[in-house]
Amino acid sequence: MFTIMVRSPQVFVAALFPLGAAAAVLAQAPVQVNVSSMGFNIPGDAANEPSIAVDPTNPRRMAIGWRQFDSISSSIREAGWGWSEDAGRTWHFPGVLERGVFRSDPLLGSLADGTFLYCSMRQDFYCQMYRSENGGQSWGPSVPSYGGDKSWMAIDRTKGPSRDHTYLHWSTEENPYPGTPFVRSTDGGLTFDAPVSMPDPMRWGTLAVGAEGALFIAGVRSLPLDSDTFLFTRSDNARDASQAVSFTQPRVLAMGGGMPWATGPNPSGLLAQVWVDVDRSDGPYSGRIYVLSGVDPAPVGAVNDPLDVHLIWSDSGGTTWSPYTRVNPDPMGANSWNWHGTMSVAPNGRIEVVWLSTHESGSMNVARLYSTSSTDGGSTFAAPVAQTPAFNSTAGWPQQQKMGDYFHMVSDLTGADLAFCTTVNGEQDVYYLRIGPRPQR
Ligand SMILES: [Ca+2]
Ligand SMILES: [Ca+2]
Ligand SMILES: [Ca+2]
Ligand SMILES: [Ca+2]
Repeated sequence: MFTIMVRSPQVFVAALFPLGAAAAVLAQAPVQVNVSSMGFNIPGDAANEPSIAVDPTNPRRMAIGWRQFDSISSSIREAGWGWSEDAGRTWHFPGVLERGVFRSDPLLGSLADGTFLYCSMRQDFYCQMYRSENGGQSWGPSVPSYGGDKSWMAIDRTKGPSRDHTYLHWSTEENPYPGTPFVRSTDGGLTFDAPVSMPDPMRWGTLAVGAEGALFIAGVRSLPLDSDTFLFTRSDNARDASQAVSFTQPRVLAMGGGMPWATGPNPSGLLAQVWVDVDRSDGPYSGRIYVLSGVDPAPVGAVNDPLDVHLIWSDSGGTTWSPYTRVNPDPMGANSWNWHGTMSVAPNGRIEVVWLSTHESGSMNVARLYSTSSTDGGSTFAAPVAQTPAFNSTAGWPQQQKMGDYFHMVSDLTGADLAFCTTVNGEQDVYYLRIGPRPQR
């Protein structure tokens, strides 16, 4: 009885959903993660930019890290984290990695055996890697992991010798390692090789590892910064621990527009990351590489839409790419911002995408979270499902005008685990959402 009482954030959100068909589709309501020890919302704090780790040996165990602002009157942020052992139904927020230390850009992931990694960046742009052997309930001492502002992380989960290789990639600017924006760990984040350079380096992107251990990176051009130019590169020897990592010359991707940033509903942040993922199944789209981003589409007649979510793919390992698919189906409009688009590809090849959309409100600052999926290799997407009520994304801003730079999602055979930020309770807080049925385990 008591445990039901303390889930007030979840009940609150569920009560806000409209009755009817849309509500019936909702398998679960979002569950707040940055909660008090009693499970209640903590008034007056802010939390954003979440990243999630899911234990592949027991997907009921998850951890989410985020930027924790104890007061919205401050820009001081710490490395918050929460954990769940009941498939995300309840979350525990024990605290921050290092009390009183400014930390940002959290990146979480899981090794094959369920050891969780948490990469955290300090104010001086050096990153540290923490490990947890107990599903994120506590974290061991950190090791230096190079890194820099706006890193991303991928972990090799193949069964081959590169299993648990951990890769980090970051921007070329304002960082301790500007000329060498990539590093590898071949022992699951315990130690790191020296960072290496990349041709035509990129930023604000992500990394993914294919079924055979090939490494893919997509982003926008970083040197000099050109957010209208999307790039893709791959490494075919990152999997070989005996070789220094090298990359192909990046290819320019035609995404149907450039990437706006620090504008619109997120004036101090990104409106999208460049997401790359790959079909690791042996199904009809095996090996297909996907890149998804928010782009500013060209005007259509008198309508100049500021931001849509576009997807392209490659069946040639990244050499040639498809025309883009517009993932969000809402009408183009001057205030139709489709932002924080986030993608993950399931082990069976299904693609999940979520984004925030302002198209119903007509207001740049009032959005809902939508989700959709594709089972035909990205050619078509299901009708989007609204996963939250409308919320004002400017509510509860800390002294930094953004709702973080990203969300993070991990797909499995039946759905996806999403860590995201919303203000449905009137504050900026981090939530977990299960999309689709939970895996049977
Ligand atoms: Ca709060
Ligand atoms: Ca950030
Ligand atoms: Ca436009
Ligand atoms: Ca749009």
